[in-house]
Amino acid sequence: MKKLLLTGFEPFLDFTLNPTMNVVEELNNAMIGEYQVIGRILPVDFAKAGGMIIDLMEEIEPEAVVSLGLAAGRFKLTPERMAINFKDGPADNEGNQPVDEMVQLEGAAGYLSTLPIRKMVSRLMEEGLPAAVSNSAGAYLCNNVMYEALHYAHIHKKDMPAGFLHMPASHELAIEHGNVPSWPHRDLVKGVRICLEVLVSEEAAKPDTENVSSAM
Ligand code: PCA
Repeated sequence: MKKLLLTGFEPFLDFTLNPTMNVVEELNNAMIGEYQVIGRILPVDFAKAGGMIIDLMEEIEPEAVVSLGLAAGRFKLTPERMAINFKDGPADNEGNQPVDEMVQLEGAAGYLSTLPIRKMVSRLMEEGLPAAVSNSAGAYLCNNVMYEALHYAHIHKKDMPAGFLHMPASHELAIEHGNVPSWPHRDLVKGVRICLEVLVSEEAAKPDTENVSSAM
């Protein structure tokens, strides 16, 4: 059995709940193909979130990492194309407010998602869910976690797919907040599940390098 680390975030700014928490809760322990989903929630804290995703990757040793974040105001489910080596944005839940700081001083300027983002978007739309590739995960906590996971994978686990999906608000959050477009929770879960299924089937279609090398 393989493991897929799925992360969400706690509430932040004036969003009193974070729909990614509910999606992670619902998919935790689900089997997608031969992958077991291991769900974890990250803090909206620049001092902790990056270290925490690396600790989780070291402790759980997943074969794939998919992180989720709320992009309140977006209408579609949006797999992110890249993470940039910058931290910026409003004060986080602990009051940290970096301005133009690098995520990793020695890191690349950016890392491209290693998830099959275009195939995810196509499948989502085939299944009736609005989706688009996003070219910017911003410079806040979501970008920070995506960058750290890809940087870690680049250094230690080169063939591990990793990346990020931003989602709209849930109806529950939209009612509380008052001014954001929203999706039903069940469609957010369905959309993330579809993305994980696409990832798992793409991984299954790759040649098994271990068997190939041991056969030679
Ligand atoms: N969204 C924020 C941080 C936490 C979350 O769910 C972001 O887009 O950076």
